[in-house]
Amino acid sequence: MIPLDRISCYLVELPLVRPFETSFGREQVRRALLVRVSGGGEEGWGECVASSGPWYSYETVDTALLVIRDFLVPLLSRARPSHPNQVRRAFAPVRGHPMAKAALEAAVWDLYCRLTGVPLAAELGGVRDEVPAGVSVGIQPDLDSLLARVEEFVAQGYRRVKLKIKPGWDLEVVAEVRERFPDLPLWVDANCAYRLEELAVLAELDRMGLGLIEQPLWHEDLVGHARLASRLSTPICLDESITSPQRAWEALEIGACRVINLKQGRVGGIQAALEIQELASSRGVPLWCGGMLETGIGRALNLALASLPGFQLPHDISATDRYFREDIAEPAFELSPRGTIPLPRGPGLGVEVLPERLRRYQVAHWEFSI
Ligand code: NPQ
Ligand code: MG
Repeated sequence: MIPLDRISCYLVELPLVRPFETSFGREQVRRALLVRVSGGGEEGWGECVASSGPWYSYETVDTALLVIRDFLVPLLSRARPSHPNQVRRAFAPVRGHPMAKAALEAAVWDLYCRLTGVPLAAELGGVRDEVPAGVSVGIQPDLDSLLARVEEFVAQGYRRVKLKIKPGWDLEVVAEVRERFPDLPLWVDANCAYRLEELAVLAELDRMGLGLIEQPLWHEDLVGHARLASRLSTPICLDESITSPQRAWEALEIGACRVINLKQGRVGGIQAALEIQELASSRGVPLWCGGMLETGIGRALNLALASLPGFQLPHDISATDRYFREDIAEPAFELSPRGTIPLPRGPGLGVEVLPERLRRYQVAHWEFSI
């Protein structure tokens, strides 16, 4: 049995170095829920990827806290798992709320790995000690600002750039970036902002040498994505639509996407992500790891996942300074001269939460006994 003594949640607010804007909104601060599980003289950390409002998905920091407190902590307490891969089954009675489940499950994985002295990447079967880093560039006030941002990231050595698009911030913008950076691996992400009726715009994007088009249509619209995919030669990659291994299977089965952006938080945790990894590998579907403006805790977890076989494309895992001036955990992640982020080597996530930083950025704190 994994020793589980106490569960704590911390709500932190980390200022972003620059506002981050997508088709669904603009954030200046990363409001994040952190989960700590203590037991056997160690502690494990998990980060909930939900944000302050129900825009990217229906979950928020507050719904996640409620579900963790009232339902997941009691389920975990009764399950008494001997390995973190049993946590997913313990949480199965709760419908939905994948981000809440993932946060608590992640803390148990970290605790387990620290108690056994094994890096999380090794426990999961990672095959790399560094992963290729891409960068996601938000919607900017004007084209010149966008070109300046892209220039800066290219100069830093990121291996590919993903532009956030929406109706009215698409064709001209992408054409301009493509013209200025003809050889740059370039992707776009619409965060659900188009309808199938806007096929004309998407067909234009199809001619711009993009590596993929991420989540062009409504998150529930798998069939629409399959129809669109048959009209485009650029691969469609799904993000918001893939909320579970079941949904991943359905999407691949009907040809709604050829690539999957895998975010463990969005699909219900590490164990669910491993199921999708197996499914994708068996079908030769390339995976890459998406990002949710994670602190060092979530970023370290993403690195461990991205080190697995099947993760073949550059990730939305950037250096810490892409988002934050100062993080709650150390060490900060830096971009190597090869355009990669090296994995930390220590047990578990391989990062340490600094109590003084946690105090500085926390806005609320809860303790649950188990
Ligand atoms: C995506 N992220 O791939 C997401 C979406 C996203 C790095 O492009 C606050 C918290 C704001 C999480 C904005 C990237 C967010 C967020 C966008 C996630 O679609
Ligand atoms: Mg996305």
